Amino acid sequence: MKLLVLNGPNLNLLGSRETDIYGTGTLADLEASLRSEFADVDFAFEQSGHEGSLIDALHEAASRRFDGIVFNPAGYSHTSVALRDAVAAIDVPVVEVHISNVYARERFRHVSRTAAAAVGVISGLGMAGYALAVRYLLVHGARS
Ligand code: CA2
Repeated sequence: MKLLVLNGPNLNLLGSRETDIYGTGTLADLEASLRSEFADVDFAFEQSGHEGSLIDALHEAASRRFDGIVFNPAGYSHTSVALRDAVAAIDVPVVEVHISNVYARERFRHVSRTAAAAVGVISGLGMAGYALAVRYLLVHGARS
């Protein structure tokens, strides 16, 4: 089972500020924790602040026949038609994850343009949301 964990803009700052919203864990902590919890999964971890790079990562995961993608598009969730099109264009199941509960925050975060193209969304469960998304994909991923 090959899974991509893809994080969007500013998530490289996790653990360093806004810890009241996003907690104290870093992206490196997330990677270590997923690798340890799911030792049999062949993970790739990527983060980018660039919309086009995220689109390229989605396309590449499809061409490299990944079984699933855990995707936090971060701020682009609320704006990006291009990322939504990319999620819809690939035949790899994508689970959208938000660390914070976007529905308990500003109104502009209540709409995700990418969510409808994903198989489902997890929001507000902190870093645990990523592990839950992996659990889903282990059962429902493309070649599971
Ligand atoms: O809750 C989430 O995971 C979000 O996707 C995070 C995005 C936000 O725009 C979405 O509405 C919800 C923001 C990521 C910014 O991450 C930071 C982490 C630490 C310090 C500063 C920003």
